[in-house]
Amino acid sequence: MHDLAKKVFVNALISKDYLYLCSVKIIANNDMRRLFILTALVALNMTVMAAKKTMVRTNRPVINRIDPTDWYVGLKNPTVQLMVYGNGIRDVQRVTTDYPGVTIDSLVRLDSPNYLLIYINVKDAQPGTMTLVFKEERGKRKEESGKRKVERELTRVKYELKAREMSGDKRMGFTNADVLYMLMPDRFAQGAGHNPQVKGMRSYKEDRSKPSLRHGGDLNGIREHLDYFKELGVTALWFTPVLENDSPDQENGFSTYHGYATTDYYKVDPRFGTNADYKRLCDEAHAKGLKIVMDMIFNHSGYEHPWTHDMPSKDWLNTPEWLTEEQSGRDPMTGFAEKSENSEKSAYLQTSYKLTPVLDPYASKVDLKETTEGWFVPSMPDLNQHNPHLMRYLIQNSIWWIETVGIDGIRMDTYPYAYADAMAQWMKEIDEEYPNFNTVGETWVTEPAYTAAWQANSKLSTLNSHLKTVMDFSFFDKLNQAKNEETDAWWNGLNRLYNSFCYDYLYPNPSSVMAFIENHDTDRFLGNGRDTLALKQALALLLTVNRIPQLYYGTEVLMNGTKEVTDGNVRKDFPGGFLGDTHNCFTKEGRSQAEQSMFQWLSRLLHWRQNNEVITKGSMIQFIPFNGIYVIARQYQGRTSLTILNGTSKAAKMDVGRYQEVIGKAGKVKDVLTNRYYDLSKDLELKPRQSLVLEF
Ligand SMILES: [Ca+2]
Repeated sequence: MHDLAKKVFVNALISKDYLYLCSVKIIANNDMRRLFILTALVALNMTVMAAKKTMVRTNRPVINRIDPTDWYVGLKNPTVQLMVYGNGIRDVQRVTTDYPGVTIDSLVRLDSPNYLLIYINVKDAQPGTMTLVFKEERGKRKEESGKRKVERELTRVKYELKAREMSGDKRMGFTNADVLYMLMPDRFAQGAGHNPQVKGMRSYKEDRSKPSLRHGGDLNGIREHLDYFKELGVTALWFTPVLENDSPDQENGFSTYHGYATTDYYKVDPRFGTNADYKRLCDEAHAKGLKIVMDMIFNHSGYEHPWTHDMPSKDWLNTPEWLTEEQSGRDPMTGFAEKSENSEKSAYLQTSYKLTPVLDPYASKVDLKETTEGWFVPSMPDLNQHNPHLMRYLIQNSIWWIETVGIDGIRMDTYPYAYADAMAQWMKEIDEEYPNFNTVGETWVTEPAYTAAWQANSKLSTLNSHLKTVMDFSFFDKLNQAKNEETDAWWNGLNRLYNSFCYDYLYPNPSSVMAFIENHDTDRFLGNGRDTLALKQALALLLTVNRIPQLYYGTEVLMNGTKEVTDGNVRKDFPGGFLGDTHNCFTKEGRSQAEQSMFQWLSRLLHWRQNNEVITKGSMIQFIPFNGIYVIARQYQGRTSLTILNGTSKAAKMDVGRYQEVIGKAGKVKDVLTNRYYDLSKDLELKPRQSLVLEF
């Protein structure tokens, strides 16, 4: 067949308006060609019409997949949405099941013919395998009982309803008794038997010399080092996302090793392992007393998700015209804007990355739209959480991972970029099903008044977010300024931290705010240096204040780096995690003296913090930095912990009389950080940038 005619034919098969479309194409061609194509078209039209008639009788839809892949009985919400994928599946007329206790509530047909949503109710069902029968109705037949539609089975599919491992209230989330250790699976460690080239994935390469390509770390690599986390003394692990990110490597050397461009919400990325590997990791972590926090993203998917190329409904994505309109300015080959992203021609809407409009009482519509509806990057389509079917899909997905692998918490990426009301509904449902579970939302604004408004039950917002844990970006921000400053009598240095904690009255629950000194999106605290004095001050503060602390992998062995050149510089491979590494920080013998010293220092502090009620339940009293020294006390049932930081590069004298209200009659007390003893009955001489954590 002539190439053009072939193309037209293919178009005809997939479009109701094929004659119109073909006519438009023909106008652009010369007379001879036109004649040939017109002739071909008439013939094709007849063929297609005939084929369509035949298809009505013989077409059996092929079901490609159903999300969720299986479900659980016994949840408080007994309804479940099944998203069925299959060519032409939308137009199936009826779906039935005779499984006891299951009713089919409704079928929802969206704009694309290739999805069908089935809402079922499993309230009275027992675990087992049900069969869904897809049927068409053909005319009517008169029977004694009246008119009845004649149905014909088109296809059937089995669907498993599973028993839950435990009820929702038994799922214990992370709390301020935990210390989270954040890591990137691609960069941490590679397990035995790793496959460097998984077949069936879009083009990619593992290359540890390239900062933005995959390096080949995986879930088994993490599992094989669980004892390392125990030795260090952290109690929970947060990995950057582990779900499939099947995007090809870009020509500019970028890949989706970071995991924030989901292409399958029900499957671990095969480069990281299988769903079974993830489950095994969670099980073995739990057996060792470690919790697992899963990173999720409701704001956007990855460009290669099937939803991008065949949107279930026209409003599945925000500002979808960039994908759908021919004149959108989008290069169909690369997926990026043909010219500048700000080109007047482009229908692409870039998020401003400015999160303030979401809470700003004076926000303009244009700013708010850019924040919540602009795409994070061109390769991450912005999901419309106001589409109730999409939101149901996402809510179910989070429940499915809790039930299936037993995660202990969720870290939600880019929280304010998604619609706040939809996210609140999600958190409300999770809280009703799992009242002791915990979720932390990324709320990247460095003002306490902003992050506080996102915490559950905040009086600062008219909408209850039901989000128990928010991230203290103010702490991160102030600490990273203070490290380069001298603590003066008024504002600089550790005064910034004092001033930040003052605003804890804004938080409904400061004990459930997560603090950190660095993460995968920031410079490492050490920058490109190795100033352990400043680092120790930061960590001593982080681990003793009224917060849930979060560490970033490698800090314990002095990993440093800044983002100036590439994010890869703050996401380097953990030494010893990969075959052939000569430098191995997993063992004492493999660490340098400086690394071992830091590891030992942090490990001691972390183990001391475990089950320490002075830290997790104690009151907090802070003193305005005086003579360059910042002092915070925690007190519980007659026990006191005193964090003392000299925020200057000079020796400083601490007037103990000033701190009498928390020191009381204490005399010789132990410094947790060094196991040395100090006498609090007389003034303390502090070395430059010295840190003490005294307990008595
Ligand atoms: Ca958004």
